[in-house]
Amino acid sequence: MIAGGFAKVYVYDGREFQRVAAYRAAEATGRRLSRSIWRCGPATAQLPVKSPSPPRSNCDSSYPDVCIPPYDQVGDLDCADVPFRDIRVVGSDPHGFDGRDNDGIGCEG
Ligand SMILES: [Ca+2]
Ligand SMILES: [Ca+2]
Repeated sequence: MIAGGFAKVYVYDGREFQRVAAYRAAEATGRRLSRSIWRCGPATAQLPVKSPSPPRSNCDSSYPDVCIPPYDQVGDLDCADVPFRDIRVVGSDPHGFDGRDNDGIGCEG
């Protein structure tokens, strides 16, 4: 491990043991390896790229900015049933969120 650059020689309480010279030589070797702990820099690994939007297969297309389940899956929903306000409504508005004034905004809040 030391020669591989993954461990450090540590002498407890100054009491050098018989093979410490060999361990230190191994550490010098390990420090030169690019993959060793001695060369750790800022993490360069990329986080997984988050998909730009969640799957929308269970979202009603009449409400493109939020995900509201389709009428044919959950039946009628009213504004009190969803955590959104001022929902952009396009098309048929099956839940009737914009039924009051039909201005394209549902559940005005
Ligand atoms: Ca409704
Ligand atoms: Ca409206």
